[in-house]
Amino acid sequence: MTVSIAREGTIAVVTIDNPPVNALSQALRQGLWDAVGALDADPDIRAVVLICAGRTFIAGADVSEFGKPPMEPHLPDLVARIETAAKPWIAAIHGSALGGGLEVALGCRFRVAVPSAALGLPEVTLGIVPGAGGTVRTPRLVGAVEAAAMATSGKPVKAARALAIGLIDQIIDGDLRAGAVAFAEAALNAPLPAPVCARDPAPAPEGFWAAQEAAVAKAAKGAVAPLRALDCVKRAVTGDFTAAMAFERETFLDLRGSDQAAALRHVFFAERAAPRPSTLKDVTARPIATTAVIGGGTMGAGIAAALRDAGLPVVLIERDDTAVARGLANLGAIYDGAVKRGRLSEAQAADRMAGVTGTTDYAALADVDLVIEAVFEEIGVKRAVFAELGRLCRPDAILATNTSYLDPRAIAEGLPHPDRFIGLHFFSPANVMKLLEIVPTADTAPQVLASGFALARSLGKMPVQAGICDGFIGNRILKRYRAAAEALVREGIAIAEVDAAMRGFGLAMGPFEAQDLGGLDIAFLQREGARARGEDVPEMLGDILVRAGRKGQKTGGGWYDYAPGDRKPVPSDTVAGLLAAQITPGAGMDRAAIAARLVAEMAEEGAAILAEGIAQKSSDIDLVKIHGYGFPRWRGGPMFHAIRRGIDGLTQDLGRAPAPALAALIQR
Ligand code: 3H9
Repeated sequence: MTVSIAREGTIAVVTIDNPPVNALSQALRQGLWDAVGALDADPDIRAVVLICAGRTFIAGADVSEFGKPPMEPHLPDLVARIETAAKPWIAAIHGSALGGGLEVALGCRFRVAVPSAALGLPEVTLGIVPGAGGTVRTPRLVGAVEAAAMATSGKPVKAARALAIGLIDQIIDGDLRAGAVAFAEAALNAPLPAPVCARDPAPAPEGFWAAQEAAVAKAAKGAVAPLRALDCVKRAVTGDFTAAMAFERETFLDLRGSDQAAALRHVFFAERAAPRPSTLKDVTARPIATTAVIGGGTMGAGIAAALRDAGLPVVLIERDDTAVARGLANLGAIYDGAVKRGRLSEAQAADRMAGVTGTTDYAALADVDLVIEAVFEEIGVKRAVFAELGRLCRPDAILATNTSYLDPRAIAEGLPHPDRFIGLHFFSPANVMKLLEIVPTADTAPQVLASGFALARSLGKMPVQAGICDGFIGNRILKRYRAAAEALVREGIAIAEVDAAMRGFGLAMGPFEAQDLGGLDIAFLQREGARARGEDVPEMLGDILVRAGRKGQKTGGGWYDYAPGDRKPVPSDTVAGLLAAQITPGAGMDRAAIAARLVAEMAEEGAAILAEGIAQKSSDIDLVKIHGYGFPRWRGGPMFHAIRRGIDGLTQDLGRAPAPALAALIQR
């Protein structure tokens, strides 16, 4: 870490160099503290430009220091020292000015930025609020409405918008350092504006706070930090500066040690580690410039859209012309939806579609770098596809299957050059859902595995490596979760109580209403298939419903009844009748205990998955559940949650001792 000072005439240029993202470590804070003192004492210097080396401006406080006791100089004091320095400081921003980074910039008298810069207060995504004046100074520059949006959503604003709302003073095209020095020289020729702390925030419009409180609480879905951040902005706008600073700091310190903050920090580091596994550090991925998708159904079209969104050309193969037309129509519908929602312009959507070639001719695949198969989940159909791919694709082309439940080794049987084969398991809708399970076989070459991760990065997906077992990581845990939920129903707990308990825990939907939405028949058919193969698959309650024609919303009823055209689940007397013989009422459970039981069961399955080597890290399992199955981020994932509960807590949650694999994970 270095903080160096250069001089350009009467302007000092302070350069921070603290790779990778110039996070505000103790050493960096000290370096800046000393720089203020040195430059205040230098009679030849009239203004100071603060700039960063590397890929970004200061990206925030050092998150890895959050678990440790705070060390001087504290960030609020440093920001105040810059703000009250004898010479005006000018923040020169490229990359991201986030959290503490933006707070340092707000302490400066001026802010200038390159057009690609982004500025934001992402603290709520870490379960905290800004702790060095972010909620107090931001409204003094941009007003209550914009400041509340930034602090409660955590979303950064780009330079053009930052200029429009008054967060920065100028956009610098061309060389940032030279532009900032020129800006500083010009600024010295005019009267200086007051430091931000001395400015008055514009009052909020009538009714703003009440409306915001309702909207933020709804969007937060159980996370506490956004409402606390709103409270801080409100104090900053309605009270005086010093009191607002004290309130913000107190809120920051209170949340910093909270369970939610610990969970969100865990997710933060898990997400940053996942796309680049250390085991693949020295492995070069194969370049992927051209792609193909086999199958234009919901999944295939979604995958094609994900590839197009990353700028990759796609050949879409179907078995006949009608199916090609249907596949292209599916893709077209995805882009029409994006245009309707304002996500894409008509021209962008047309451009995405123009990059797709629909055909029945496998010869079009002769030179593609990557093929993803997304045809019907039937081993014979998939094998036939790979027989063609093996014949027609380049021997170094990566051949991937998107299977969810079949054994990839069986799909690849007989494939020439099996080192190029891999499972890439997308989640529906594939252009939206972040999770990508990457499933190598024993034959998969390390470069092909590395290419899977590289592809995930270019698609903006969250990749997690999974070993081969029934359902890989995510669907295997889902199966256990559903079985555990059914076990509660067998004990006499109402279906609607189980769903309400999981919503109360933070999931968007409970296990039964989710099945009604997705359809009960797919899992049923899998179980029937396994039974036909002679496997011992116990009868599920869901089987009874499907046999009675209740496949979910699409048949007007599943676990619940649905009025025509209405998605609201209504507890069903028919279901109660169908299942009555299966139910032996037990002692009953409250909602918190129901959720605790189901999450502990998920974690127990996760621990087995880890012990078997199906998952590489317990945090990978957390990412799977968060990004593929709607597990609340602020709970950190089922494994993080279980580890925090400890053996005693889990024994209580499960009503028995946790299985050895989970106990071992906790004691590790
Ligand atoms: C805060 O500021 C609180 C204050 O208000 C209160 C103070 C009192 N700390 O994402 P990348 C590491 S809260 C430590 O792959 P990119 C990251 O782990 C903070 N480490 O890069 C990774 O390490 P490794 C508010 C951090 O170019 C490496 O940097 N700030 C931090 O795709 C590269 O990360 C945030 O929440 C950090 N703050 O994206 C900003 N940030 O190489 C969070 C990153 O060992 N950061 N690392 O795997 C980001 O959003 C992105 O990192 C950024 C760069 C956009 C900056």
